[in-house]
Amino acid sequence: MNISQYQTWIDEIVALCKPSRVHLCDGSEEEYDRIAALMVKQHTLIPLKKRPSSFWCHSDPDDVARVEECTFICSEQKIDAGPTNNWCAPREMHERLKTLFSGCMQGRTMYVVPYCMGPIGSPYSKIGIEITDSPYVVLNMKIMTRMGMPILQGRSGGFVPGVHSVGVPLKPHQQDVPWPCNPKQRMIAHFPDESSIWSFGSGYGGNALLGKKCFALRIASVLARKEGWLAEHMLILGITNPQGQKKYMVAAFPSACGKTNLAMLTPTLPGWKVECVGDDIAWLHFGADGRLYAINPEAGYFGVAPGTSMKTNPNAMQTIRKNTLFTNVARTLDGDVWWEGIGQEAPPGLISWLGGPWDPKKGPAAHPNARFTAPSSQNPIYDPEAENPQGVPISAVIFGGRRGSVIPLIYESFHWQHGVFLGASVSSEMTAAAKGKIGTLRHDPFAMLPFCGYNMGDYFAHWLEMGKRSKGLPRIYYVNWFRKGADGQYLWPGFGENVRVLKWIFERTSNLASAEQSPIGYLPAALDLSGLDVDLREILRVDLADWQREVQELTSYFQLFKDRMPSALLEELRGLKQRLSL
Ligand code: SAT
Ligand code: MN
Repeated sequence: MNISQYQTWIDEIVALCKPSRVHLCDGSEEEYDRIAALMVKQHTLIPLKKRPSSFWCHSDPDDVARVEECTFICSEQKIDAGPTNNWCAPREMHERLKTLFSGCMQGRTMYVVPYCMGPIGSPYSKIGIEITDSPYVVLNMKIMTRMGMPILQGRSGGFVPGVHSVGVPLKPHQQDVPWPCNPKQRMIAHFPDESSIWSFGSGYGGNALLGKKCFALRIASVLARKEGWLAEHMLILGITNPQGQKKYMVAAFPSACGKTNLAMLTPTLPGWKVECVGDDIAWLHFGADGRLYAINPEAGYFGVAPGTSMKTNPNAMQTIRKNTLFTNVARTLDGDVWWEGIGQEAPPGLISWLGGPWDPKKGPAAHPNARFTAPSSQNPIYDPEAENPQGVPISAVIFGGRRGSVIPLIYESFHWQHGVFLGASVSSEMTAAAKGKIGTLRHDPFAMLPFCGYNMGDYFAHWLEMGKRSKGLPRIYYVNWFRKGADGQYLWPGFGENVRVLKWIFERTSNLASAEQSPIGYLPAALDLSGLDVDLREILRVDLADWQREVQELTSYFQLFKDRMPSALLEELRGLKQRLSL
């Protein structure tokens, strides 16, 4: 195989990081098994007797989530990173990285991991190469992407280079630890002008699997703006009605707000079927017919384990029966996994995510951001079109967040521009997916706050611009499964029952379901609630005083973007304010 076009870059990184060995990954099953066996020997992985070819591991307690405070967008100008990203001048960051990476792989193997984001052969797929000194990253990348040297064969185009190190060089004969990391010197740097990524000090998913958030969202969002498409933090699902008609929808929710559960939903309404294209990231392009088409750049799920059960997500439970990596869940004595919300009592002798016997007084057995990594192809409802190189045609775009109050279960935007305003107005209570205070409400426009690789104001403008390009645009919706009543209880049962909301959206996009106009958008005139006991009026209620406060809050938030804030969205905000005061 001819890798000479990549060799110069690989040689440069070898010279900088000084690994003891270099391993070019072929992406084969044998290679995966060999690396896993090595990690078992080093006590990083523990094989799970109850799940074929599956392993348990736990991270350093200080390396359990994305670290947004150490994540940088290094555009030439600060203004192009925008007010929502950390910024550093590219030259200064390169200097810092040179110091950090100098000799950082001593005593370790450097793995070269070529990978393809998107179906092989799709005109929309893109190639990256991740260099890493973490075998854990290699195994995860094998599941999450199409990975291995063969994907470079016959390619002459560019690639996105990514360099990752756990940041813990080993002296000769120094004993390694099961989860090396360097929390004090963590740095995840993106260079949008060079399309390159450097990540130091963390072994955790979104910080270390560079194909995922770093490439498929931050770098890809920059490329998408340049090239006229969209890279989004969205699930992609197919939904078929009892008459056999099928549509596809995408939905953007912040991390750990139920994207995986919605993407794999088991409908409670008879005759409806949901199939899954992807659970986290969508790349959207206009097709020749003017419609928006989505591909899933990933090949696996890096899903939140706690709360996943046969009741909440049976398809995920089937998906993770074999060939799965479990990170920071609890482990049972008989070689299985356990977490809070798995649907069974904790068995005696449980080993917590910290690696010792679980003491319930000291916290949960599984870390709230514990994850499974499993191949998409194992999903019993993997959509037959999921690997279609052209993608699947999208009928609806759904935004949402975790909001205990104010936001109704579902509403529809008046038109594209208003829909873009809905995306820009997403706020959500924080979850364990990122370091930070859980439960605090924060603005998370388009669920892209931690993932937009450029100025968020320009990103809004790009969405508005995309709406001018086509006549076959999907309609835009906003959902909130998390609204609570006066008693503090959730008003909506969620999970499989969410199909009732999807049904309304499905029928709206066929002009079959009726709606009522409200100041915030169209609300369902009725929902199919057969067999369900919920207070529809309460869950759809638009409280004028609440919404006036929401408008005030948004007015001050939008000021953050100064002259990069598109006037069309300020116009939408004024329109909303006016409609609320009538
Ligand atoms: O960033 S991760 O991929 O680790 C998980 C998430 O936040 O969606
Ligand atoms: Mn995500």
